[in-house]
Amino acid sequence: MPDEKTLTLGPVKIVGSFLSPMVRKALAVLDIKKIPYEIDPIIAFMGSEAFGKLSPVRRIPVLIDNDITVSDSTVVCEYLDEQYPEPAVYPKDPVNRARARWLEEFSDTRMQEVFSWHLFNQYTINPLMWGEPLNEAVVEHAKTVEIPHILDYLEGVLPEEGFLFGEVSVPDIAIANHFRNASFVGYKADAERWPITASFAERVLAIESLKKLNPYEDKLLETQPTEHRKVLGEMGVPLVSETLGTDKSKRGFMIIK
Ligand SMILES: N[C@@H](CCC(=O)N[C@@H](CS)C(=O)NCC(=O)O)C(=O)O
Repeated sequence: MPDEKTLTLGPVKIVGSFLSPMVRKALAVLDIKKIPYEIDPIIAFMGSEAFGKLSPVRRIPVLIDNDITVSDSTVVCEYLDEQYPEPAVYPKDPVNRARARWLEEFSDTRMQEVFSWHLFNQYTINPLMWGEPLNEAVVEHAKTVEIPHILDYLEGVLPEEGFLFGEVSVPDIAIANHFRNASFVGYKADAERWPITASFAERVLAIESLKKLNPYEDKLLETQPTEHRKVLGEMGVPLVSETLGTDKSKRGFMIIK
């Protein structure tokens, strides 16, 4: 187990895999703000006992910056924006700030539940970690009922051009990241039915701070989780010296059905 000094000294550290939309949210913010970081690219379900101590909900991302260790991508991004204010990644005025918070929350809760648990995890985590076959009914319901309901809502609130609040901000990234994970398992929003949402997702996913992560995501998708750290190291990713990952899988506490 790494001692606390190893974890807290040096550049910002992020615990969590490039395959997580929540981790990529934090990584994009670090990149936009040009904050160097090291990463421990673990899947939450393969965290050690030490990981459980750092992240009592056993979720990623976790951020460690000198004296502070926090979980939850929103808390991480808000901390980064306050500690390293330029360039800002949230709008400043109270009305837009509230809208930004709501859209980020919508993405982190409802979109996460449907896109991650009912879609992406069905094809990836469930068979790989738990040996569970894909649940066709869950996936079908996600594709035909839950996702369309989400996209109908987004179609009315997303901008036809540009980003939500001028410069790219956290809710743009949070929302678009779910479409990237959906693409990993072959789902793409129908651009005829949801033209605004489909083009928004494409536009946000094309920003440099997200696009530069694509090669790592693509590589991880074809690599066994136990080899993730090794292949990323070979690709030149700055890794933390000691991992909080293990070879064993363990279910999280906060199960979303
Ligand atoms: N609200 C949290 C959600 C984090 C989350 O659900 N992360 C996933 C990976 S994308 C995870 O750690 N799942 C493991 C679990 O829920 O047990 C955040 O925004 O960070």
